[in-house]
Amino acid sequence: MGFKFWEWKAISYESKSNRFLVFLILLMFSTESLLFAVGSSTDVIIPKPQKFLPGKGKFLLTKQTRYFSDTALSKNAITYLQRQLKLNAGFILKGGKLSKDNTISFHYNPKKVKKSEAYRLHIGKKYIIVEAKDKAGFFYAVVSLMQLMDPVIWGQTGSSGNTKSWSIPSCTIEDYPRFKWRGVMLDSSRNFFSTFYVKKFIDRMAQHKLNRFHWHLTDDEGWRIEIKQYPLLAKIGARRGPGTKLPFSMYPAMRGPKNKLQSGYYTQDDIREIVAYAKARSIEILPEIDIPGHAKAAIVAYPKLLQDPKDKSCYRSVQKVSNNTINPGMESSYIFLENVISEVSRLFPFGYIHLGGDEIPKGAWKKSPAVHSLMQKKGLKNTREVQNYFFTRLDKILAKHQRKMIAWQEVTEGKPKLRQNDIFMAWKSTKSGKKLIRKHRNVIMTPVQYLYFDQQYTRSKKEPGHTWSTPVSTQKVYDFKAASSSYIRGVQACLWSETLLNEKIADYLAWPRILALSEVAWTEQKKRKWKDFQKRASEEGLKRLKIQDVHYRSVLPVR
Ligand code: TNX
Repeated sequence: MGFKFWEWKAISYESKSNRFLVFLILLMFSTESLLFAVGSSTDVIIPKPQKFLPGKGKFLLTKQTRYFSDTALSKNAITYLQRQLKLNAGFILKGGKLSKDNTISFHYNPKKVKKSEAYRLHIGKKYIIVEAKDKAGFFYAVVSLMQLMDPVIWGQTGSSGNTKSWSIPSCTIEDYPRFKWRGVMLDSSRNFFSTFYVKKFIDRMAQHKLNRFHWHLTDDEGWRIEIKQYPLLAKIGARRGPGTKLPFSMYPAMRGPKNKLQSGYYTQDDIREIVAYAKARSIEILPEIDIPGHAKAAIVAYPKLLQDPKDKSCYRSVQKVSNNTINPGMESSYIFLENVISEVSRLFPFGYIHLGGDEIPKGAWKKSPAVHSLMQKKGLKNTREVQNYFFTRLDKILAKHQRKMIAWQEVTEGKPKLRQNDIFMAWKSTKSGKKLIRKHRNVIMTPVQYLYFDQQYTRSKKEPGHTWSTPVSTQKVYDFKAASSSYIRGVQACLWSETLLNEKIADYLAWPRILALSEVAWTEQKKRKWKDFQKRASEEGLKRLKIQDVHYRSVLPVR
């Protein structure tokens, strides 16, 4: 197994160095166990790189170290490194000439690094070379570089800011992601999270090479995004509890105080700031406007636009919220939604918008004259066909705004005429995801049994989190095997927030499970081993989180 290293061209970097050659010859005749021993001292990176060749000696990063770059694509990466060094070393990494002495150099090299988001990182004793062909590649090289440094480098407050020299073990890494979509969803509706927390959340995702932040911005319990044309969405729809129009019986939050006002929304300025923050860390934000179900907050803000006044239907969602579904028989619903989509697409540059589509309650629309007349006019036979009509029409609206659709898997039921490039999130099971693949649909795997981080780690009254599905231990996350198919765009964890009463609980449920997710998303299946991950995660992985005051679960629970 060790000899695979010989097929690897990265060796060329220091081929002139005799010492390195001697080292390679030694390696060639060494046993696998020696190879492992050499590897293990530097085996600290999460997610595990695809190819890692340990070197000999160390690079010493000091105040005298300079960086050189021949491409603007490395700017975000350099800024990130500079920021962490300034905070934790107290000096600024300055630019300098291309030199083989005490320099970190960044090179645009699409010939050597062919895949998107890929990078090559060579750490020698005198210099470091980073090669990539895009911003993400450079950024991830720097993330790996920093993971090879003392975990103190990840500090966010500057309180330990005076480590003057940093030794980084020599090695060569050639790395690329397994999946293009490596996501985490945060639900800001059920419980609101400050922009400060959202940024921290995004930052920690980036530190583990995750690249899609799915932001669940609207639901029954709160509309969290300012829409200029509909100010009541924030004024009314973002407040619940005593004295508001959203006084749910089960909520403000499960197991939370029921007499407390819960409010909060993101202004358009907040959103622009967060989008830029994410972009600088190679993360795209997928906004979700959950419709037509899960829309109680919007409905109480604009009942006349979104509900048929003559509708006599009376229904409850699975979460027991009554009459929470936008009416698809009324033109005003489409005008409203198009206006919302138009503002959302101006705020979020990402090419996709998530339109929800999950859990439309049985009985919705049954007694709505507006829906009946739509059915007659369009020849729709049942609720499923009404749902399909609704999403086909919204897909066209998205197209008008140069956006593709992402939605929960329910939207594919029946025969909706949606664009081939749309993507569906399979949350019910891995099996249901595979079924979508057979229907030639693009899929992101988010199965509740493995990737719902709002579920308890283990079944216990002392553990926070939901209990409606199976517990999701860190090992279970790690064991998730996504089928291989070109229709699988990637994997994503979901952090729904009904039980996330505060940031500490959110952190606890997210970490260390996100560490495991990052490796599922990034590292080739055959290169992953639980025992090996467990060691890295419980040592360096948690240290990096601790230094950032993440309230993680300290024991990596196994099954
Ligand atoms: C199901 S999965 C939901 C959410 C809940 C979650 C709780 C999906 C698309 N819908 O509305 O928050 O379960 O685990």
